[in-house]
Amino acid sequence: MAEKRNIFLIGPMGAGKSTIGRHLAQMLHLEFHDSDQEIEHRTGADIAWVFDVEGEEGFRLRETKVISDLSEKQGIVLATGGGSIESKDIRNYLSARGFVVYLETTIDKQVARTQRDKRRPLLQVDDPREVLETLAETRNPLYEEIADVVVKTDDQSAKVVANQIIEKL
Ligand code: SKM
Repeated sequence: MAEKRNIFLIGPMGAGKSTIGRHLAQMLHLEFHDSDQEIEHRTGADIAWVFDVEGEEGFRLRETKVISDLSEKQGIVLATGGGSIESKDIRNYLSARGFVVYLETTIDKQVARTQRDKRRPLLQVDDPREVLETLAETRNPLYEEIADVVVKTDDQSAKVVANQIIEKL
């Protein structure tokens, strides 16, 4: 990890990226950032608003800019939006500028963890499980493509997962 000074957490909605990222940053004395939160901060509105007003396309433009900017920092832990890796530019930024950790989880866990979450407009549908399964088909190979390591998050506490990541750095 000598030359790779950032840690980027990738993975689907409900993998625990934000919670685990906060623990990891605290344990390693690094700054913590979350791309969804940063988008909300810069926009002055929540993600649901961005999707409503600017559409998913507008959201993705904001996401690319935010991840481009944050990944240029040094010594941060960044929790990335679940769909961010669909952008080739973002995949390039992440693999070039840090150590990429793919947090893998089951669809059951994702469903349980993402219920009623307003930061996830893609899941405001009758059958979120179906959406998560469809997204996984396209996205899982992309997470795997840029991951330096893969860590499972289903049965472990956020602290335990953070420790497992530290062992792999
Ligand atoms: O970035 C947010 C947004 O709700 C879109 C998303 C996705 O495409 O999986 C995940 C969330 O982190």
